[in-house]
Amino acid sequence: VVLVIGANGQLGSVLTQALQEKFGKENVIASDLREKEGYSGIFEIIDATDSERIQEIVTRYKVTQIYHLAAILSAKGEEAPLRTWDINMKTLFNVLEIARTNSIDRVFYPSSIAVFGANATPLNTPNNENLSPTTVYGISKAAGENWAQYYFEKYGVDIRSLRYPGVIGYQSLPGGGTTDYAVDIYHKAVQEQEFSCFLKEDTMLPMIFMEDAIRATIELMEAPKESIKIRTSYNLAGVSFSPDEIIAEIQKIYPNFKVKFEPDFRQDIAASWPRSIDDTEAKKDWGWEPEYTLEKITQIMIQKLREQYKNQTNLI
Ligand code: VAH
Repeated sequence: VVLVIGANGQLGSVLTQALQEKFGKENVIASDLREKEGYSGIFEIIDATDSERIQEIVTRYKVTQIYHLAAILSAKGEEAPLRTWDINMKTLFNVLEIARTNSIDRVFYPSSIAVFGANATPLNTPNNENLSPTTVYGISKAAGENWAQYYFEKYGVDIRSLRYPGVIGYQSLPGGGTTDYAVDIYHKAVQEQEFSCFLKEDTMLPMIFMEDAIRATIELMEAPKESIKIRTSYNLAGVSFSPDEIIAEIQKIYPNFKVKFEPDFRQDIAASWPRSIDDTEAKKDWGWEPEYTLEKITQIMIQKLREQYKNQTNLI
């Protein structure tokens, strides 16, 4: 039985569906701070800062795997640094301790390219690059990676982690990230509205299509234990592009699509992150291979969002 903490989030909501398809609805417990209306499956309210509540659910459903997808992201996290640190670390410690004391079979912990800073190799940043995060979110993820490795080495907790790039999907809205522009831009294009971009036009960032991110997560979690050589976190690469490049792709379909550039504080965060990521270790250790190019991502995003706006189906 799999417990997803943070099931209402940009990744969590899509990952939960993928896990239901894989394991059956009766074996996936979705959880978040609030019930998700219209959710089809088992849903429990969990505030992951409350370890007793997590323990209660783990016991009740005999949970064997935990996906910990709750966190305050990079941009939002800067509004209240110490609160971001408290929430991101407290929730992780709760999951680690429950995994240790309940002999949970395996745990997934998302990290991020946000663990890298301005002094990192900007192109093809290697997995063993020094971590010098510039946001509280990044600091919490760098610390979290080390705690994950510690619980593996000291207690044998089989916790696995990916450093996600910016995730682009049509199924859910991102919340509080620096890479969120790459989702919002498609929504504006499909509604034929002008887009205000909070990053400069040439700010290249590592990104990944939702389907690739979900497949990578499940492939990592399904890999034989002995093939996982990195217990802090694996670099994961999809495709890197700048606002200019995604705009050019969109304008192939919407020639009159207009963008105005209004960089804000998120430009400084993005400027401290790598331009592209080297994920050789993920390819070697558990056979990672991305599938979606920026061209394919753009075609699918526009096709799917057109359907959504036509049917006004609400986003999950
Ligand atoms: C953020 N989407 O922007 C998240 C992610 C790599 C970016 O961590 O904070």
